Amino acid sequence: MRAAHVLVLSLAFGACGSAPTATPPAAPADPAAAPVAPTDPSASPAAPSAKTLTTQSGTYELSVVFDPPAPEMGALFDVVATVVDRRTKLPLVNGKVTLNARMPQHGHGMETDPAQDAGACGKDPTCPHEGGVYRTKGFKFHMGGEWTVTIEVVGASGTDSTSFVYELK
Ligand SMILES: [Cu+2]
Repeated sequence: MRAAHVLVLSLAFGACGSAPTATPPAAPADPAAAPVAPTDPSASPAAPSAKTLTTQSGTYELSVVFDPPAPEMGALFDVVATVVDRRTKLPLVNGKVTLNARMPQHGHGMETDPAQDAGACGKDPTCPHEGGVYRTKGFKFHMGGEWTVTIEVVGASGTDSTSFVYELK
């Protein structure tokens, strides 16, 4: 007990700044900042939803991120997919990207029905998407847990799809 008492005293002195010992600056006590993200320099920093994916048959490569990157439960958000055709190595400008999300363990989908943003080309489902960027509005995760996000891509090189799991805490 005596040793513990001395230790507490020395810590208290350290906190006053009078102790000559070099104490490292305390790390910010933010539990949300604690998990270490994979150090991929191409990934958006601090975006748990940022994914780089290749479709099942290897036809397209996608980077996907939510906007905002960490959506709140019950709040609407967008999903932005940037698609490259792996055959031509070019962004998929004239394609169609369809996204959805389900909770397979619960046997239900979303309460919303996200529709692809028609952009400048009205009702044409395969309108030009500069840079291969496809923004889908109207996503909403109404409960916490594991959501499986599915992505289907239709383009000149064919139809291919992929999915990933996002856990809403
Ligand atoms: Cu559920």
